[in-house]
Amino acid sequence: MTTFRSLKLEMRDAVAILTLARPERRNAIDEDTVMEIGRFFADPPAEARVVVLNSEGDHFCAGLDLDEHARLRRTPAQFMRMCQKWHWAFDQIQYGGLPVIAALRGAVVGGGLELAAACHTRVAEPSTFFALPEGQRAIFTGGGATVRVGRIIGPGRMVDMMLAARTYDAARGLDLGLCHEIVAPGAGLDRAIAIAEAAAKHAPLSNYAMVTAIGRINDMSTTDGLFAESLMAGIVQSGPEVAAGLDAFLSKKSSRLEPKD
Ligand code: 1HE
Repeated sequence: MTTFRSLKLEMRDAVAILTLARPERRNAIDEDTVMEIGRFFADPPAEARVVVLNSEGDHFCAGLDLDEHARLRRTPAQFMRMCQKWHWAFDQIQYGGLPVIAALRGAVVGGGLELAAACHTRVAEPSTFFALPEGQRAIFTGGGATVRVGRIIGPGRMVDMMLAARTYDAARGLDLGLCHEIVAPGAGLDRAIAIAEAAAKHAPLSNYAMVTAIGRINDMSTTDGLFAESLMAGIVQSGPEVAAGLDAFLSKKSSRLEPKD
């Protein structure tokens, strides 16, 4: 079993619950933490089908560890290389192949928002707030926000969010797509686990396609995207669970679809 310095891992059957565990630093991300995150998602436990990303304390993540950043006095090249480690680590989350459900509360700011934006479903408690305070710290985003947050809220709104130093509450975040659901105070982890347990029942190849293909296809031209979709669909429908999934519907054993968020 891997041991971590800044993370904790608990397995609940097919759901891996990975917890950011530096609450005394508001789960700020230093170099060790970002590498631990990347290594976990690059090589998750074999039995994991879905990951829940949780945090200790009142805040999901306060972003870049500003104390380490001030101490290290990185050169431009050193900071560029470090940002690329963040990009690698968060790419493992977004495109590693397992669905990742984030349980958000309190601060989801700076690099914390970059981390959340790499997750696939974001459940927020009412205490959640979103900000990109880089301008106020005389730095810039470096963990992927220009791509991932810009895609979610649009580049124009991201510029405004930073320039006007806006802090969005959970309700505004829901409108903008920064989170997907708001739950009662204290209910975030349980709800994230419930979503994860339901998603763990999907065919693994279907989940793989959802989390690895949709984002990438949106980076492609229309003609390339449609071609890539057909390839992905062809592979998924040859998976071993397909016959059972279709039979459950055709023999009227699957649950009925009805409106629910
Ligand atoms: C930290 C950090 C941090 C807290 N790095 N140590 N991120 C920010 O600009 C957000 C900075 N943090 C905050 O605005 C606040 O801490 C919070 C709103 C998140 C939480 O407030 P609060 O009142 O609960 O905690 P606190 O008293 O401010 O902080 C508790 C301790 O955590 C304190 O240390 P202590 O020794 O005085 O106990 C803080 O210094 C420490 N702490 N946040 C280091 N971020 C790849 S580029 C990404 C660029 C960015 O992410 S920029 C955004 C950085």
